[in-house]
Amino acid sequence: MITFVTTNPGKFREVSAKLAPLGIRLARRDRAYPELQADRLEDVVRFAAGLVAKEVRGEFLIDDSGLFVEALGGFPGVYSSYVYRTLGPAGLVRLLQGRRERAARFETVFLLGNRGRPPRVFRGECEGTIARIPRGHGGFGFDPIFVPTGARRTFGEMSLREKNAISHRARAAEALAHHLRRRRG
Ligand code: ITT
Repeated sequence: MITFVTTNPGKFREVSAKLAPLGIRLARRDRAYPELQADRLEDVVRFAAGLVAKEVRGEFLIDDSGLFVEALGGFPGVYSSYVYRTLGPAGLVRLLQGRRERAARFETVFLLGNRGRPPRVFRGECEGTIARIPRGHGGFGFDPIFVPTGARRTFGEMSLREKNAISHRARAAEALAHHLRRRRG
C-alpha cells in the first residue's frame, strides 16, 4: 500500500485506475503541503517530500504537475495552481487571444518516498495545444482547454480511460509501475 498525498481527487482517480490493474494499491491522504517557489517541478516535490516524510509512515507518493504554454515562455508552469485559482482556464485562454502559436505541454513529476530512504522521481509529459474556448466537463483543472497532440477533443471531453491512455500523469504512473515491478523481481 502506498499513501498518495494529494488534495486533488482527480489525480487520485487517475493514478489509482492506472495502477490497480497491476495490483498496486493506493490510499489517499488529503493534505496540502507548502509548495516551494522554484523553477522546476522536481525541486517542488523534493522540498515537499522532506515535510511529508515526517508525517507519513511507510511509502508515499506525491505528484506535482504543471501546464507549460510555449507562447508565454512556459507560464504558468510551476505557478499552475496559483493561475488556476486566480485566472482559471478561461483566463488563461484569454492571455492567448489572437495568438496562432498555441503549443503547450503538461508535465507531471512523481516522487516516491519513504522516511530514511533516498526518494525516487518519475516523470511524464504530454504535448498539445490550448483550445480557443474551454470544452467539456470531464477531468479537472485545465483539462477543458488542453487538446493533446493527435486528438481533436480536449482532455475535458474525454473519459478517464481515454485521458489515462495518453496523459502526462499516466506516463509518470507507467514509469512508477515499471520501477515497482522491477523491485518486486
Ligand atoms: P496537490 O494537492 O496534489 O498539490 P494540486 O491540484 O494543487 O494538488 P498541482 O499543484 O500539481 O496540484 O497542480 C497545479 C495545477 O495544475 C492545479 O490547478 C491542477 O488542477 C492543474 N493540473 C494538474 N494536473 C492536471 C491535469 O492532469 N489536467 C488538468 N489540470 C491539471
